[in-house]
Amino acid sequence: MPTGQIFFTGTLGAATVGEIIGGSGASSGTINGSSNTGTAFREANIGNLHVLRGITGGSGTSSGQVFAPTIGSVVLGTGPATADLVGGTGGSSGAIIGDSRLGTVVINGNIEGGDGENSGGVFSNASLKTAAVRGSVIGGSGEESGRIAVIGSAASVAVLGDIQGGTGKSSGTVDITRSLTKLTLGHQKPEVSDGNLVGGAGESSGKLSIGGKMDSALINGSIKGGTGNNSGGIAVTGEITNLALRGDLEGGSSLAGNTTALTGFVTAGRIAQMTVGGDIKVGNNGGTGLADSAAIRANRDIQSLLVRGSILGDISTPAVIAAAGIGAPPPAGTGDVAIQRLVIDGDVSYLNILGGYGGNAFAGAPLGTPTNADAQIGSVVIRGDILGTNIVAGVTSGADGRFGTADDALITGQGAVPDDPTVFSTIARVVLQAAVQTNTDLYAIVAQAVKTVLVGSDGTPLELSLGRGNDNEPVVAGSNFVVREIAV
Ligand SMILES: [Ca+2]
Ligand SMILES: [Ca+2]
Ligand SMILES: [Ca+2]
Repeated sequence: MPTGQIFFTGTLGAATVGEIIGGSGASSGTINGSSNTGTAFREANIGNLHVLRGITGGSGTSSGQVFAPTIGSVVLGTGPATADLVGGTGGSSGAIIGDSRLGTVVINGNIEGGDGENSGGVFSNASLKTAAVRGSVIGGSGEESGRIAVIGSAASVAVLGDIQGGTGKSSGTVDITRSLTKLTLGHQKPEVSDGNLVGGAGESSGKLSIGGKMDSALINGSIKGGTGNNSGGIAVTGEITNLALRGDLEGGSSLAGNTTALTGFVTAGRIAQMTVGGDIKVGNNGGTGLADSAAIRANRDIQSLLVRGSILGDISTPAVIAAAGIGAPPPAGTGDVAIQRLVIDGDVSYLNILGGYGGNAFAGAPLGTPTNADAQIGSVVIRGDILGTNIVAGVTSGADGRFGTADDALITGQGAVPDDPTVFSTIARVVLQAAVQTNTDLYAIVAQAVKTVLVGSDGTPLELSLGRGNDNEPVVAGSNFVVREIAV
């Protein structure tokens, strides 16, 4: 029999306990509601549990745990008195688990992962109503430590501090397998510097993963990639309806000997509305490679993306804004609109804006996977200076790896959907309001049709030929930045 355990059946209506501390024994220091649904017991539930000084896991498996099939609410600490949920070295130690339903969880402190796998966490195997964390969610060295995880949907997750990845794989994360209605990170007081989503050294650490749709998300700080692959970012399989990131999107860096991909990112099935209040900045390639460091990618489409600051890519690791322009139901227009509207208020250096590209970058495909030869880009407005930037719809760079040269070709081959011969890849409108800087290498606005390019504060239209596949000229003489329409 485990020591220090409250095991119950039926209902634990309302209870207040001082502190829950796990020990070395398995399931020591626990409040454990029976899952037995046989004739002798009813499936147990907890109404409202208040733990005044927090929950701490020990070295025993499942030590320091609150478990019940159904939980109404669990509150740690009180308003002024902080209390943490802390994982130990034991697996699943320091945890609150609602096996079939978890209502409201309030942690007036931090959720801190430990060395144990799944330690320091709030888990529901069905649904979660609300999780509110006054402090931070902090990953530990254990895999999936420091986590809010729901197999199902969640109505609201609010973390007033940071979500911070640790050294453990998938540590410091929020993981919802279905949909999340509302996410809040940080609070709006301008003097506060928290509210960040920060990747760690662990793969997939410091990450928000949503298997369905995310309706509304406000991040008051920044998203910062770590040194682990796939760290520091948001991955939504369905739609992001509205994401407001008030700070920066900062890519992570690769360490000596490492090739690192996807750090500091937002990826989604589609992005309806997204605002970046600060800058988008690529990290440092200190190793053997860096890809998708500061990347925004949608498999279907990006309807509207506004960047209030600047985009600061690197000549060898450009920042990425990409969408494939395919999906079910199909995107707008011809069914191939990849990026409908992109506005960047600041300067842009070394950015790839890619229509028709799906998936994420990897070693053999640093731009992602060329997917849709019919991709459409609506409007791209850059209010600051532009340098080293490609704007591409439905085109691959060819063997030379550069856009704007004679071997540029329509997307075809493995991973691509069939080309519709009646639809032509098109960039409708590019507005470059400040200086077009001179590139050392060639960069391009490239598609089968580029309709309108306006340059300078007075919006002087570049003289383009009517029709498709017939333009190849510099945006500004001598700039090494060209409009190129590929043959139709
Ligand atoms: Ca080329
Ligand atoms: Ca076509
Ligand atoms: Ca033309």
